[in-house]
Amino acid sequence: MNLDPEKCCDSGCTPCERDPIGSEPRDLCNYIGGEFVCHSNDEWMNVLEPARGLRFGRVPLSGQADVDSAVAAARSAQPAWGSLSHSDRADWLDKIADALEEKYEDIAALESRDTGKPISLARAVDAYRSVANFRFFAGLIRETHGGQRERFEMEDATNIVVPKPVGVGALITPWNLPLYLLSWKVAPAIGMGNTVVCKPSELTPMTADLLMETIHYVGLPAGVVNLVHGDGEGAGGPLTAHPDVDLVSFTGGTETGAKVAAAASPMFKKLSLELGGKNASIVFDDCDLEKTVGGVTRAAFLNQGQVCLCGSRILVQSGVYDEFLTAFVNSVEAMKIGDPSDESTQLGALISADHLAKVEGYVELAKEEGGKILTGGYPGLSKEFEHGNWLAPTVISGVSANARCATEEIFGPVVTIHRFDNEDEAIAIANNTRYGLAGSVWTSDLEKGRRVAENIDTGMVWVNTWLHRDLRVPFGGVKDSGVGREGGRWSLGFFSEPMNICLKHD
Ligand code: TXE
Repeated sequence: MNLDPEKCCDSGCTPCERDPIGSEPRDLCNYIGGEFVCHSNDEWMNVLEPARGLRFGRVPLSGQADVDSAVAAARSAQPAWGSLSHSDRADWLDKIADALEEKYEDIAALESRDTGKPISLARAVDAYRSVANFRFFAGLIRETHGGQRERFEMEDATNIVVPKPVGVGALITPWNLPLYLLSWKVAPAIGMGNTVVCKPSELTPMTADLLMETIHYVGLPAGVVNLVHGDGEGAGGPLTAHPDVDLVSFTGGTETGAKVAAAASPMFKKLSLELGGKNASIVFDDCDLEKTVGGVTRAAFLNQGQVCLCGSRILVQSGVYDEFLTAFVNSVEAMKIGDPSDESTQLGALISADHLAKVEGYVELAKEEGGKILTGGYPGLSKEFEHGNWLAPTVISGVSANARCATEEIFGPVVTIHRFDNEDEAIAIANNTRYGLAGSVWTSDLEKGRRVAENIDTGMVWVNTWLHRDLRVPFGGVKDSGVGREGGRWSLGFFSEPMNICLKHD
């Protein structure tokens, strides 16, 4: 279907009068077929700063017509893009990385403002990884000559495995690490010859828009990357269920992941789900206490505890329990919470008032479940922040390992502390949840660390560290934490279809 340059979709929406980045408040547009275009209805959602509750933009609440137009643009662009050599596609990934790197500080500032996270975190994690993701997959695609091109020799035949593009991919991402996770999907997806429709969270659309601005600037062929803003009902659902979408890569909540799977599976779409977590940090008597307190505090409260990998259950062996608890609470209370734009801030605001209410609900539930609040409450901030979504880092002891607040994902700055006596008990508590994403083990005995890690039913465990990331390793979870793995060659495999050609020798 050729897109009429005057119309981006059948409903006749027209090229968008784009507000420049930085203008206030800013109305965003979709990006379809290489053009910034208006959405096909007049429904909008305010984009609020989590730290102040102020509106600094509006995001389109797109509908079916916009999704249809974006999928059509991706479909029409895919044959030419898929027929490029893998090295040409890797060059495009590097061009995007170079252009993003020029915007490093813009990414950090925009991400911090849009998510409420501290600017230092937005710079060191979000901006850094967004550039690194494109560079990493450019290198890996070159190194593997475009994926697993394996050969299997028989006496009278040669088998050649050819990784082929899947087709049109839907990339649906959440609000906690917006550009970090969007770039983690876009880079391998287009690097392996697919074309994509991105659907970022309606809560944090700003850096997705910056990525489209960057892709437009480098001149990526029209239709290779498209973006439709909107919520789950109006855009996410229609995109997942679209008959011309071949693949869905989703990161978000487990409940929503189930809806995505229900929509995609009957159409046999390729599916990757990276969902919620309820991860355990396991502290043994023989750990290096100072390093462990620092590492467990970071694992508990990075990004205000809004990372699926966060260690929200802290299991402490009896011999070090009292000493650890005192040091841990002191470490938590020493964290600076406040203005995300202040370089010294360590904790920012939660993403939304609704999410704050959800997290507060779990703190109340913990009290009902017998919990004791060792530290928490609300930070005393200036009037400028009175409409922000604020909660002090909260540590709760005295609840059962079976309590709802100790087994359900809270996804905020709230952790529960549990005592254990021996290794088997620690493993049993760690596995006592519907989730299976990640975890960490803290001990001076690395063999014990490896042994305990291997017995925890998750997709990944760190020993004496946390969130130490090698992009070559598989990333994902089991049970209610998801289906499939992305990362390194697992991403190349997910975003391609291996075809075998058997050549019979004479
Ligand atoms: O995520 P959602 P939300 C967890 C965390 C959080 C919960 C919900 O516990 O409280 O998920 O957070 C789009 N079909 N995580 O509401 O709803 C939606 O527009 C297709 C863990 O932000 O999962 C957004 O772009 N798409 C997670 C994306 O899905 C749909 C990180 C994620 O939204 C859809 C974030 C539908 N029916 C939250 N409904 C992690 N694993 O890191 C919504 N969407």
